[in-house]
Amino acid sequence: MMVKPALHSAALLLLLLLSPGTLTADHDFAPIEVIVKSNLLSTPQLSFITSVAPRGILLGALNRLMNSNTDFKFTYREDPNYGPFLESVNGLAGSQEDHTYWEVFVQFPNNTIIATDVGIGCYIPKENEKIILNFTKWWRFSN
Ligand code: B12
Repeated sequence: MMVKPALHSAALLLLLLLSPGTLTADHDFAPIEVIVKSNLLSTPQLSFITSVAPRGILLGALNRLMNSNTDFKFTYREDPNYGPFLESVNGLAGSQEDHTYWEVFVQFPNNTIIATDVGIGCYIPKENEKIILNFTKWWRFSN
């Protein structure tokens, strides 16, 4: 008599595993915020909400944002060693000549802010993190 419910549960589990989208449903995606700002220019700070797949990379979340919101676009180039390098956001590109680039920060829910130690192709954002894309300069005190 105990076999029937067990079989039923196994069939249900199998069905769940085989149903397309069941294990990657949109509700598993975690919300994150993307802030676009510059400490060089007086452009207003922009804020966007997007989402990241379970253990998904920042690049995926930025692509999802670009595909769903016409006010956000970005480009990147492939570096042979470190992968995607964020080149431009909303048409504003970093420049070797001017020593400008897009710096990537993360603000955790406890408000601590750090520069990520990897690029957009490697960083895995967690729920409710704020990703800050800041247009800035390197060697900013000597150029
Ligand atoms: C100088 C430098 C920079 C400069 C490069 C500008 C320039 N033209 O010199 C600037 C300030 C722009 C920079 C930015 C960043 N960097 Co940097 N950078 C370095 C550093 C110290 C030396 C690179 C170098 O000159 N190599 C010698 C030249 C001859 O070789 P190259 O292949 O031509 O070098 C190029 C690449 O390294 C590229 N580059 C530099 N940083 C990064 C980061 C990423 C993710 C990518 C894809 C490419 C890239 O720019 C260099 C010049 O074109 C290395 C550490 C090291 N000691 O190697 C870190 C390093 C490569 N950077 C790193 C990081 C994390 C970043 C940032 C993501 C930091 C941030 N949170 O904003 C950003 C990139 C953001 C973005 N827009 O995508 C990490 C990469 C680790 C990883 N696995 O992803 C490293 C290894 C340092 C670390 N934290 O360990 N960086």
